[in-house]
Amino acid sequence: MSRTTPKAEKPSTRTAARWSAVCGVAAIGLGVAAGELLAGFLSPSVSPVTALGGVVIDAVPGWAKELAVSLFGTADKIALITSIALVTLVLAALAGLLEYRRKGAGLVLALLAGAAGLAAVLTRAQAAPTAAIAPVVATVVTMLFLRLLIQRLETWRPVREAVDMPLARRSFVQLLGGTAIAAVVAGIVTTVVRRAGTVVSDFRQAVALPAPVTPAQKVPDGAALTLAGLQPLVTPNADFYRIDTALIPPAVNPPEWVLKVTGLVEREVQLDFATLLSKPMIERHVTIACVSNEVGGDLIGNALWLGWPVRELLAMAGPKPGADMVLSRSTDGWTAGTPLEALTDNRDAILAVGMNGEPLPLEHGFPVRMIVPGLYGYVSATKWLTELKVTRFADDQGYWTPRGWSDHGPIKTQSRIDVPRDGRSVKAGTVQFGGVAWAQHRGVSKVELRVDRGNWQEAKLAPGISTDTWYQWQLGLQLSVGDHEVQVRATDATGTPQPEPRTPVAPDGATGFHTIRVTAN
Ligand SMILES: Nc1nc2c(c(=O)[nH]1)N[C@H]1C(S)=C(S)[C@@H](COP(=O)(O)O)O[C@H]1N2
Ligand SMILES: [Mo]
Repeated sequence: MSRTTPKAEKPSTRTAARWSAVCGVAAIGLGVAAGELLAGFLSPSVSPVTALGGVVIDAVPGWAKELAVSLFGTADKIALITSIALVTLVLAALAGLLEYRRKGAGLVLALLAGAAGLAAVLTRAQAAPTAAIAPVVATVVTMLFLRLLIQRLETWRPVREAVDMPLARRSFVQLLGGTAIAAVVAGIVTTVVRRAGTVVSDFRQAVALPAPVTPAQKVPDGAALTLAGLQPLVTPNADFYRIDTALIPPAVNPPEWVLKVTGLVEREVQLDFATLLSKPMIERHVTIACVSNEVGGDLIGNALWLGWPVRELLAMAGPKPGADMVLSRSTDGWTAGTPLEALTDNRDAILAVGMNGEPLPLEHGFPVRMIVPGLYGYVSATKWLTELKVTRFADDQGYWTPRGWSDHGPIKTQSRIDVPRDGRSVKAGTVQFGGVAWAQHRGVSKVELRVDRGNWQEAKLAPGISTDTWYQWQLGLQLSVGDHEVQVRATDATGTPQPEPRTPVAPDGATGFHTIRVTAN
């Protein structure tokens, strides 16, 4: 019977509002965890969260992606997941508040979010029809628990009368606690399932790579210099840079893999994994690089690739006259447009299955990717490869071209100082400098350094493994006490030095000299 005074009502409503936000978070938490758990079984490579992430990645403009890569480097994916989590958290709290204010309002918000998740899943290229189940279940669970929780909250703290009813309170707290525990448990089980979703990793372990019929060129003596701090001549798989639009690497099961050759061809051809492995394989060291690599950057790596020449497969299909491009497609829908010529000439573009003596790591395109010497990855190095469409530049575009990048992407001549590091203090006198230079498919003929814009001095250039790989270089420079600027430039084997003007990475790769500052004392 006792009416509380308006004074006592205020703080009490505020507490209730806070609890309603918590209800929203718990309900969405349970919904999302349930959806992810289900997706772990039904469609491991497309869950509502990864699909939403994929949509965000595809939707953000090129410059924002650039910014993300430059801010977070290869941690850009973690940054994206964190942002999605934060946005979800805010939306969830809002849904709780709304539902408490007005029955049904929070449910509408949850429904809209669920619809967005469903739409995201359906737009993913590798989504099987079963992938739609997870976002639907996630939405239903969220809405159900949101209503239940808010209902109990209202019995405990009615919107108008702020009466504290211990019994109602207990029942509310029990449901809330139960929901939260269920969300956490579902989350943990999801992680375990994902880990156990090592099905594809198991297949990878089981792949026995054939020996190459044409083994790699011998690494020339002296190709790897001994200066401490240089990157290894061949980059270990674990340290190899990774760039792609996939939030988690697509899971491709080799027995189910097929590569289709379509488009302007005499006859369409299909290749399965066992047949590919039975082909005469070649092995090649090739240094691949990302067009987004800044001057001095590390989005570049050199590996020993095992594979079958793309030209052999294209010859089976017979490209029709007029074709000048091959649009290669990944299982996740990503595409690259490569000049037909680069895939058929003698540069040994390959359908790669091996990387440094192992099957391709999942992040690097397992089971099959393309490797094309001399071209940036975005126009050539398609991972999780599934289709080669023979076409024309006039008719088709790869993923990045409509997003502000050139349709052609030959790798530009570049050089990098790795020793000493930018900003370091060194001992005045003779200081050893070292690093790498690359001009894939042309080769490097000369590397030079200059101190404080003085005369260019020629470095010792180690022999490259081939013109398609990077070269190491070393030079001792005389440094007097004080601050110095040191620059490097490479000249390719056609005699063209790399240009001095600084240009940004877009649309077709950065130019300019890598420049570092050191203090000698
Ligand atoms: N399926 C797919 N393949 C892809 C990409 C991608 O986003 N999706 N990115 C390309 C780009 S931009 C580069 S630089 C190389 C990087 O290959 P890596 O991750 O093995 O170093 O892969 C290429 N292949
Ligand atoms: Mo790239």
